Amino acid sequence: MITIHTEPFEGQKPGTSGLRKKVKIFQQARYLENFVQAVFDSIGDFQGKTLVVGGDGRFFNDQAIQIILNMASANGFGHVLVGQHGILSTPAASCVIRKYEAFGGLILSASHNPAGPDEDFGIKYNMGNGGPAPEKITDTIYERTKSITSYQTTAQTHAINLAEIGTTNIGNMKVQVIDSVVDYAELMQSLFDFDAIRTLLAGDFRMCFDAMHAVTGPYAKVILQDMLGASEDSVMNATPLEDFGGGHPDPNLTYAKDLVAMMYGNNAPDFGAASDGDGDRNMILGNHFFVTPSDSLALLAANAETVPAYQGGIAGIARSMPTSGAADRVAQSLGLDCYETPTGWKFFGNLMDADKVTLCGEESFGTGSSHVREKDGLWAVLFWLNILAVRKQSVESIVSEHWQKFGRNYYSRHDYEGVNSDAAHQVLQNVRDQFETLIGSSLADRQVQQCDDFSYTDPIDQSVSQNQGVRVLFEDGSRIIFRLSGTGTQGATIRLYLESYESDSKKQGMDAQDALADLITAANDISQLTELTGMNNPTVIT
Ligand code: VG1
Ligand code: CO
Repeated sequence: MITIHTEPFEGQKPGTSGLRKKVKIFQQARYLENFVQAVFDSIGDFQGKTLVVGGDGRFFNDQAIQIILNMASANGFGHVLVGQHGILSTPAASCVIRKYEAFGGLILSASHNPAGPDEDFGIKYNMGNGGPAPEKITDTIYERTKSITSYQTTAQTHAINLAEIGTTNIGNMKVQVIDSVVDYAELMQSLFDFDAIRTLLAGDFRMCFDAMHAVTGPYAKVILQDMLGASEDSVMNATPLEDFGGGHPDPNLTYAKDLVAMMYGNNAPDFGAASDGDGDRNMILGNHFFVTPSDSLALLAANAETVPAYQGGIAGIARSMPTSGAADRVAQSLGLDCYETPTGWKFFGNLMDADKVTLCGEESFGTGSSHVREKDGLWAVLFWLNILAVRKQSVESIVSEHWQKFGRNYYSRHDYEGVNSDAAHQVLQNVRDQFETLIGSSLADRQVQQCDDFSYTDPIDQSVSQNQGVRVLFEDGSRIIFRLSGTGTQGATIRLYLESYESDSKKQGMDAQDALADLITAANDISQLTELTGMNNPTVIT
């Protein structure tokens, strides 16, 4: 073990989902080391225990893992489980941590952000329950990065061979390279009706999954093709590349262009889906039909009894605050509790650990359940396939029937990326400044009922998270919400979330942008977003 002197770097504050920065920043001498040591200094006594390490395979993944292995050994871990080629999707990492009862894990990913030497890298710490460290721990880590004076590593000079499954040693620590897919695939098989899905895929039903040249390719090939018999052409962009093929592995209508073109083209498949860089997000499409993530959560909850793992009923549902209220209506009809948490998966962990909820979701293409403690892209795809196999209807007719029964929550998110940070803060402040005049007034032909900065008290440990989004809530359930992103690496990103509810089935067939047009105008008026950002249109609309 050797101790290396270091000095703090500024700004190593974990965001919504860990520390994300440009690769060039991570490549500075001592930068990654400082953060990893700050993590090790903040998580308690792990001497002799097991650490899980893996990432989405992006540029710098390999080098980062070698640094982490040496530091884990020097700091006293007894055993590291690392995915073959350094690959573990975020949900697979969560699965491995839980299955092998590891002390925790380091996941290397910047999720949907582009990869490559000039793009992004990221790292986050997950706890023994398999979920992202709560704010209490990430705050401790950040404080530690500000006062760090040294880190510990080993003098080992040769790199561990991550290509081969097997066990070696660094000092007293065992390094075990494991198959990246097997444990996760077994877990999926234990949850879903694989026989029913196999029968579905053997018939006329056609599907396409877009791995976007990111981490889910190998998982999709094993599970969808080898285990479930999907055809050769059912998985596209299946080879993980260091730069994700130069793409933006964010499964939405803007960035999953090829898949969207196919699903809205001639002779479109019955089912289309995509996942993101690290495999925790999902987009679901039918033939010429897009399912919003908020609706998807509600639908999974309403159809949970079709899936073996959830047949006995679910404990409850949780959604992030900006996610639409569609799931709340399902929870109400099932007599279940529905929790509203701040944005970020880490807020669901306590609720799942306490068995208060089984299904969780975010509007940002994230859905998951208590089978792991991360959102899970392929899990959502399999859940949909399971429903389709049992109900034998098209995606569109399943969603339309759902709206008829529960009403439709028109929903959209507008992202303004690369905004000057002061301007972005001013946009939110403008709305805040009008809270008092807005309450009780009429806006977009609706009565404003409440305005606030969303704040959350965790029902399990009573920890409080403030300033989680500026909200304008209307009497009829409509909402306008402004939030600043905590995952971007360049300037600020403003997210504007819009929602209105329609119970009349004759009015449920509108385009969401049209249905929300008056709320969009009102949101601009009260925030002066266009003037302050100089942007007439959002960067991304979903
Ligand atoms: C975004 C999403 C949020 C999600 C987070 C991490 O955060 O809005 O819902 O949990 O990304 O997802 P933000 O702070 O930029 O809005 V992932 O797939 O990047 O780990
Ligand atoms: Co992700």
